[in-house]
Amino acid sequence: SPQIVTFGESMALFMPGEHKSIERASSLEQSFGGAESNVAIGLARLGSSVGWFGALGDDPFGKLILKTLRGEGVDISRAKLDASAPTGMMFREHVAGKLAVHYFRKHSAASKMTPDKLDEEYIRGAKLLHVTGITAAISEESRNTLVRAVAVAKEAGVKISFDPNLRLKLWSIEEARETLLPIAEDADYFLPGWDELKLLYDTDDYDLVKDKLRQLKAITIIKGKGDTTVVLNGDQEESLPFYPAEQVVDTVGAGDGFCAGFLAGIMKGMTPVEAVRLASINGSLVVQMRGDWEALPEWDVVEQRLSAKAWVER
Ligand code: KDG
Repeated sequence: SPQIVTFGESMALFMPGEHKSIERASSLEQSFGGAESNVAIGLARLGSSVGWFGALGDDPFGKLILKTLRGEGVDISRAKLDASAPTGMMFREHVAGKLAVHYFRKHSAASKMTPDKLDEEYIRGAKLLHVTGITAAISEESRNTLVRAVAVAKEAGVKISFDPNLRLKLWSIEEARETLLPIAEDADYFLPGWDELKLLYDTDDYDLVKDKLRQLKAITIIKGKGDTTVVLNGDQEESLPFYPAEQVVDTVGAGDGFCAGFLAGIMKGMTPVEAVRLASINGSLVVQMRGDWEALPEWDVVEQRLSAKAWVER
């Protein structure tokens, strides 16, 4: 197996070429998204050994996604094209300057993933399994698949990385809490955003949230606590500034780019704090271009920025 294994739903993505609304656009650009495949591409570009699996429709979109992932160097040997259901779709647009997302993913191939189709050996053979809460939100079967995958990893001593990726368009906060908090308990690396933590723990009180997080065994990385990222590791707490982005074009995918950088760092033997520096550079680069993963950097670019450490002190 690859060192890192991840899975989830990837979808065809359509969006107007500029920051326009779909109603005003005469054409749409095509790409694809999916939090876990974004992370997989990010990891592969940084030179990590990574595999992604998940069900896609046996249609042009599923084929495009698989071909691209293969070309990026992601192991897709366990990914499947399913002739009985379509690849999910997602549309993005800007309405009055605000990003809007429209999903067409009900009954998609990914929402029909079931635990019995998991290749458990593939997970057991990895060093780390990366999952996100989106997989729990799309259907009951895929939620069961996620829970099973986490159990398999835990049993086998495979480290678990978990990004809650709260998508309240897909389920209620109550449902999300019920499923995601237990997964956080099994995680070795927990990567929530501060906004997500406030919702998950139903409080704005940072100290209270920290008390809850300290009960987890995970090293927790809180993204977007003001302009910083916070690393909670046992009793230690360290706040790191964001790496500055020269221009911000499209923020979707920033969290996934961050996650890819963090996991790549951990797999290279960095400390969590060093890995967060790498993650922050990765996240800042991905927002400078349209699309979720297109602008993810290769290792040499990140390495250069990592050694020019001036920004860390500022
Ligand atoms: O993190 C970016 C993802 O949210 C995007 O690619 C779409 O996976 C996606 C989702 O379900 O929202």
